[in-house]
Amino acid sequence: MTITISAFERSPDGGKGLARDTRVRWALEEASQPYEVRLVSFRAMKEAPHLALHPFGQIPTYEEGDLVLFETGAIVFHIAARHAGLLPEEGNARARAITWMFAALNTVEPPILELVNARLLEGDKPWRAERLPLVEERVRTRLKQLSDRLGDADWLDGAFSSGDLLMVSVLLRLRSSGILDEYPKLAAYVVRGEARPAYERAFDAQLAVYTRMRPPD
Ligand SMILES: N[C@@H](CCC(=O)N[C@@H](CS)C(=O)NCC(=O)O)C(=O)O
Repeated sequence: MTITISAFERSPDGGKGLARDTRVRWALEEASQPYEVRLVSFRAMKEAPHLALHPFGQIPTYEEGDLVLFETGAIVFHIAARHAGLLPEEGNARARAITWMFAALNTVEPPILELVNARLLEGDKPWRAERLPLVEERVRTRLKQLSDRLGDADWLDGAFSSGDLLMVSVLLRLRSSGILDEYPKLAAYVVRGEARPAYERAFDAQLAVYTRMRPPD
């Protein structure tokens, strides 16, 4: 059955892989599943046909036959549960890998998003200078805890899993802030994730969209 995901027609990050379709592309590449992409404009995302797929008018969505999914956690879990390579077979190890998926999205991503939003969207607010250090501190707290847990291991719990896929994806959002480099073990962890051939294919595919869409200089 054909898998179709949606992605930005014109990604605000200029194709640096930060839009969340990259996570889904990465999972599909790890699972060796071919897929098609439906590109949507910002306007189309808020119109009825896309809202029927995604109630919040966002990307990515995932269509496979009659099945329509939204939320990257649910999509990556769906892919990981059905194909080899992203979740361990053994029950307890599988449950722990799923725990890391939730940890990435529920515990690590929120303060990172808060920081990204504080930097990008609140630059002109009078309280920015006071608020930013507080937000950065919340991010550092999580990174320190995560770095301590990762230690010198390559991945969070044994072999690479969908937990690592989501955690690396979430941490990548921090790279431009410089904060990730304060935690060399995490910075190296992210580089390991990016070096996976499946990630490289996913990254190149979403970058190609941006390159194709960009008007000539
Ligand atoms: N929790 C959702 C977040 C989805 C999300 O924020 N998507 C962004 C792109 S990375 C988007 O569509 N932004 C445009 C908008 O919200 O209008 C998920 O993980 O799928």
